[in-house]
Amino acid sequence: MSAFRRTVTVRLKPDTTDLPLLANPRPTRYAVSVSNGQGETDGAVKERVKVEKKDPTLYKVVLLNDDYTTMEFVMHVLETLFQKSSAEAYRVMMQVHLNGSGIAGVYPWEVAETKVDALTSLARAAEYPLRAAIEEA
Ligand code: TYC
Repeated sequence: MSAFRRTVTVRLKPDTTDLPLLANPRPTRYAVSVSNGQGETDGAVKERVKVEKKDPTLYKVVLLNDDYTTMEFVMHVLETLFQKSSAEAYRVMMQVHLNGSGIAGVYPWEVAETKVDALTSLARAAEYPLRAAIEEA
């Protein structure tokens, strides 16, 4: 038996199967190539309705406090990954330090996930236990 334990974190996007359909899907015109077998088309244009599938839900990246990550490193992460000014990075870092958590940013799902992955990689490389969670905004 291995002496090492591997922790696998799986973040599940909240259920989005019953997203409401848009009330007025915008018709999109597609140029349809109808070939006569000799590389020519008759110029036909067909109208179809394209339903917008992008998830409009926004998610908070919530930074979590710990006792070991330095304040400077947290500010560096906020400035570089979350585009904060140094004043705003200081404010968010102190909010986390004093209250346990704070919002680093609000993004669509894929962006939030990518930010958390990048934060986790930076923290790991610097050997800090800094972590962040994702919450529905
Ligand atoms: N509590 C840490 C310290 O005193 C600073 C810190 C702030 C750590 C914010 C993590 O998300 C964090 N060095």
